Amino acid sequence: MKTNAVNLTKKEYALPGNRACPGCALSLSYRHILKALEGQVIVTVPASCLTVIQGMYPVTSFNVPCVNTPFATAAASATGLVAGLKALGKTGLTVLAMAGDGGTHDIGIQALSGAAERQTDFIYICYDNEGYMNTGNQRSGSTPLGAISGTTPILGKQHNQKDIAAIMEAHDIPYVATANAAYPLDLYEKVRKAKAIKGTRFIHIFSPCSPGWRFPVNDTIKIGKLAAEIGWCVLYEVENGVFRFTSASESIARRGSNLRPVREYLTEQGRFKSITEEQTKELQDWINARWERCLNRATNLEPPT
Ligand SMILES: Cc1ncc(C[n+]2csc(CCOP(=O)(O)OP(=O)(O)O)c2C)c(N)n1
Ligand code: SF4
Repeated sequence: MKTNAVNLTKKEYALPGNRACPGCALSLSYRHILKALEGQVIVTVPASCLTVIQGMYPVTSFNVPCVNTPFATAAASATGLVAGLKALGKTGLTVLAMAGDGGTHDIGIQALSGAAERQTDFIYICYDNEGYMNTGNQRSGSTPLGAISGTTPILGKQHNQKDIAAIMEAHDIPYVATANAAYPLDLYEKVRKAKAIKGTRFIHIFSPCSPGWRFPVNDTIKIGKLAAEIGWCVLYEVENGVFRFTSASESIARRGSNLRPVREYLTEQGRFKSITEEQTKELQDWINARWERCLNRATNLEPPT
């Protein structure tokens, strides 16, 4: 049976009173991730908003064991935890590395790539708020073309973002999925599925951030859903090389409807206030090309014969 708001476990691992900004998509996702793992997890987190949200020892707002690790080392730390559990003969615990896009696309990619190549047995989740938000929104490898950030303050970023899910898929790992904080049950299902698979599993979460992206705090879910409807965030999973659309993206693909134009998304966020017509077109072309690739790969759009 599919999980829904009624049968979702009531057990909480996120305690009341954490230090996230109002409307933070990351804290919403993390709550559902811990529910999916039923608290049977050791988490390792590099320097990021998540470190701040969790609090500092001995005070924490999540009741799971957690290692705070240096910025570049999420996957290296997870590798050590996996080895430690093996040496102790402990089974039944999932090792979860959870990092932002700075800690994944940029500084952490070397450790992550090495661990994935060795098929190390852990789940790696990147929550992507498209910038180094904890330190005041510097641009990262995931900041989009045209977005204003602390280090691209006037003209906005001049390059588009890396497709980290595609990079991880190229490592031939057994499970790669994308998720979106605005669809927490889709994320929950994907973490449940990842938990049951051995080897390196990677989930990328689109994670709207009100202070960094400059939209009202109560619009987090609206922005997340809009991102799915324009195809900025495509929801899918690739299990042993087999690609399936999920959730909102599956519905759009099945309807055969057009994606909404990217302009509708850009105008909702202050970070795109200086974007040019050429950049808007470049983003639209990028979205359209990726959507087309996904449509060509999807194995779950035909009715069963
Ligand atoms: C080697 C190193 N460089 C810089 C920092 C400072 N620092 C701490 S958190 C952070 C930003 C993290 O960005 P990201 O991984 O995207 O996570 P977010 O803050 O967006 O949650 C930076 C630059 C650090 N802790 N260590
Ligand atoms: S800066 Fe963004 S990601 Fe970080 S805690 Fe605030 S809303 Fe969440």
